[in-house]
Amino acid sequence: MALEKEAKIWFNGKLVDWDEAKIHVLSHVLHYGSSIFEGIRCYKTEKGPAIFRLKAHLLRMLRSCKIYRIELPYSREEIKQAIIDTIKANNLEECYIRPLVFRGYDSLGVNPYPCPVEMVIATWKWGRYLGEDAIEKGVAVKVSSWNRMAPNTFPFLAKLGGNYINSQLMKMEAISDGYSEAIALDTFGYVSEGGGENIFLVLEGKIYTPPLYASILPGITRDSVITLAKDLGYEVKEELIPREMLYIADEVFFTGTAAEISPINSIDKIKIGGGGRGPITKELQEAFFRITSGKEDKYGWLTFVK
Ligand code: PPE
Repeated sequence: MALEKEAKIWFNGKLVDWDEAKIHVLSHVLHYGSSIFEGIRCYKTEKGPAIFRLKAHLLRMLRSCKIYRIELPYSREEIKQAIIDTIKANNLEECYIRPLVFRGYDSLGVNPYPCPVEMVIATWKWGRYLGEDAIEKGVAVKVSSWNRMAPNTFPFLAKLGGNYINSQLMKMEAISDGYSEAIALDTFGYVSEGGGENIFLVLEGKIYTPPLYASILPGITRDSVITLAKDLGYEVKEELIPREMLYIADEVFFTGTAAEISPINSIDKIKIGGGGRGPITKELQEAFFRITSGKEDKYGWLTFVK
């Protein structure tokens, strides 16, 4: 899906025209993957656009910067306001929000320190990440031949641009093999996550998801689903999952800002459960969309733009 242009992009403190938000080809980020980003959704509600879990996304972004030794020239409050200003400038009822911090143009060579820290915030309309039918019917996926990053290689707790080279390898292999996404194992052989999603499974009424040390991004949708599931009375176990547990699960689903809660109907051509969306996945989706639609906000997860 080609990007549909919006009016403005926030670029180093100013709202500039979409087509004017450009950087030099010798910027550090382009050569060495030196960026930090976030993906946030803003939902349409009766009280106007509402940003889902903004505080948690900003915290993760600041932590990613800390891991990568980036000193952001903006405060958390300034970034929050910049995000709101960008949504307003583009007059959007709902959108995906992409804040991106990167090492810019000064000198080349691996050393990033001399390069300026720059930041952009873009918004665009992003529909169903894994296809229009994904939320109801689910998607067919495979276990990737690529592993997720080993500990002490690429910091997986940080949302670093460079980490997404691994996701791209997974995605390209999946598409070439006829799947919409792949699941990676960690380097010890345990289930890790999708290329752009965390993963959950349901077995005998209990919900399982890999722990943070299984090379996963600490997903905010993951955290939300754990909270919702516990509140609905389910036991949620964050523990190492062997690959074959995916095959025998009653339900498997992805979570992510872009993917929301997407059921998985087959893995490596093995049908999962009944081969459609399972009842617990549906119950969690309903609880999740009740909040994102603004019908109820009992955890204070919404930030209203107006
Ligand atoms: N793991 C990975 C590797 C990942 O990229 C994401 C989000 C998640 C888990 C889920 O995290 P969260 O969004 O906080 O629940 N992936 C983002 C980027 C997708 C893209 O293609 O770009 C997203 O969903 O916004």
